[in-house]
Amino acid sequence: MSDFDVNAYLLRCAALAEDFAGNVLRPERQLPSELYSAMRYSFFAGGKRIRPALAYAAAEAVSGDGTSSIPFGVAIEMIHTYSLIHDDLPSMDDDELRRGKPTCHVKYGEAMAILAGDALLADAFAMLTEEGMAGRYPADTLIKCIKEISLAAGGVGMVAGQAVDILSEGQTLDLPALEFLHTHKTGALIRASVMTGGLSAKASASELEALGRYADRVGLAFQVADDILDVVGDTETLGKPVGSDEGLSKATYPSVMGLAEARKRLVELIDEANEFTIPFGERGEPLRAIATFVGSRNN
Ligand code: GRG
Repeated sequence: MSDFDVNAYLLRCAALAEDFAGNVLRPERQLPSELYSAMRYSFFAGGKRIRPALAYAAAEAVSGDGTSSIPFGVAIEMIHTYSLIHDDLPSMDDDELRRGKPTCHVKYGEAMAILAGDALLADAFAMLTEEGMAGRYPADTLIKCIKEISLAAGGVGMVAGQAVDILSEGQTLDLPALEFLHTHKTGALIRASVMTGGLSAKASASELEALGRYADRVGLAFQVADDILDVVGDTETLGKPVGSDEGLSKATYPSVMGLAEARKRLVELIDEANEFTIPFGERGEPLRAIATFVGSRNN
């Protein structure tokens, strides 16, 4: 059993990401202030920052130092925040609570919430193409990372997953359809986090291959865990209402394969993910610890 302190690691990565994001989302240079407060309200609402941590851990696995991943992890966290703001809207999941706080549209109104999400998405790419970035990373690394992130966020990635999710409400999905939904809606940004972390640290082709396989398992595991939590979690630790999937008649792992099988599948996915970190030796420990955390999280 490893004595790696994953909670301390996640807190450290979150602090690094939030410091960096604090500079990107500087209030004093941004108008109109209502839009800006809505963006900052949701971004700094206290998420786990798993995506920046995965990017950091992937860079660390490759080079021994995660610092190169930070702008990419933050860009992905901005996009993740936009997706949560839009997902909570009345026209989508219609949720009033997120990260234990009123959702963006409840606090700022629907129009400002839509705009805050739009701005977070576009500003993530603006940040990655700022002048300082060109001095810090080779052009081909930047382009590869931006490609990973834009594909993961868009119509062949997260948005495709969200569309399938909405279109399939009230329908029975089989396992392959459910897997498509999850690997796109949630898995795509998780994969982009790991891949851009690796790319930022100059990973070789074989290292990227191993990271991709790890990320695919963790991305799916993340959503399987989320589905399980929606059945067995409680609103207080989760920071959002439980049973919301069932309320919307959404297909989930427990509804398709039963709770016990879903739990078994989760353990398998984490074991497989961890196998793919073996080539990184000791440096892969944070990746392994985060995968294990994803498999056992309670919020
Ligand atoms: C609106 C285009 C668009 C996409 C929305 C990701 C997503 C797609 C919706 C989120 C719905 C949801 C609750 C999915 C379950 C898995 C998930 C992404 C949970 C939230 O991510 P965490 O646990 O959240 O990393 P924190 O708050 O820690 O950042």
